[in-house]
Amino acid sequence: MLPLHDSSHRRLNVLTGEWVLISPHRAQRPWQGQVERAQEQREPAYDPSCYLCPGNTRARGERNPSYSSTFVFDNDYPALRPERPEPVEAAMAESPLIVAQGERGICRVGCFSPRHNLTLAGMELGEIIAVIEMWRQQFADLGERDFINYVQIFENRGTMMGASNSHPHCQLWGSYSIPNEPAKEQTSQRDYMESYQRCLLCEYIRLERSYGDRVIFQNESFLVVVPFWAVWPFETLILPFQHTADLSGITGAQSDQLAEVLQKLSACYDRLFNTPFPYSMGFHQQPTDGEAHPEWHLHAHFFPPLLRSAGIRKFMVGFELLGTPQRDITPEAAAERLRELCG
Ligand code: H2U
Ligand code: ZN
Repeated sequence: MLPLHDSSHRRLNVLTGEWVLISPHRAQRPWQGQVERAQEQREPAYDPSCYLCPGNTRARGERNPSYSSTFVFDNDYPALRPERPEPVEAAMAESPLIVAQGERGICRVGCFSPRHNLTLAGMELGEIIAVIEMWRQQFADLGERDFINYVQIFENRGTMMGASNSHPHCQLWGSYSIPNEPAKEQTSQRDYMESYQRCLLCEYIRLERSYGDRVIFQNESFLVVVPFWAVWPFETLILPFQHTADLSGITGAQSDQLAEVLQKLSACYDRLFNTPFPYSMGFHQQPTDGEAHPEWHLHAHFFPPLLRSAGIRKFMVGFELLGTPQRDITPEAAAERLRELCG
């Protein structure tokens, strides 16, 4: 174990190349700031006013089928459209300081279940396996288009994280460009492989298993850790032991194990502050640009905002916005609390 528990220090996120400041003593400071209102009351299994429930009409008039498992539709308010974009480059030829590019893509919404009040923590394993199958199919279907070079799958859970609807769902965005975060991770993974002829995350998994103090739990195929460089208080990383670049590379047995990990981790999160735990989660996978990407190692990030209780969240403001992200509890202390809850 490294002697990093008492004094302020910086840690490097080797996946993005960015630093995080850790100030363990600050967790004691008093809080007179914003306290979030208690989470929503119990939801019904079917909500006639929900845009995502089976058989209901969505905001733009389309009617959902009476689906019984997962259900995917094109976002009615997509951030990206598949049509070739207007050329914007010519408009800016006058200065290298004004730079823009047209961008195209496809945005979809994926419902996890017909039941309005289910969450990953409350779903049966078989139901989560169906969600993983949906992710695999969507990754393949979007990724095979020649104008889609990257597929981002993510879930916003809870109003605190901007989810517009409590019906369990994710979003799937396929884009021409590789977005900022996976682009940084790609550079780091490629640089590491060029320097050491090994996969960065395979090596990181080996290290975390040997240290043990940031591991929350593991099963035969996956490791769950609070990463050494975590920014959000209870941020976690899910890593497959097998080197695979995207979800198409995992076997049926590994898919079962991933379902178990997702169910268990979300249940632990809900127990942490006795509240439906808000988060943004998503998978980082290799680009679908037709190139070989031996450097890429599939993983999932969970970014939950809560810090001290169901009502007190971490704000990424001030120094975080203008300087460097900063955290008050060490990743090791966060991992210890989550490990206790996960049994
Ligand atoms: P959240 O994952 O942040 O809750 O977003 C849900 C998405 O669902 C959002 O992008 C889409 C919104 O555009 N949506 C529809 O496409 N049709 C609807 O009828 C409601 C919401
Ligand atoms: Zn619903």
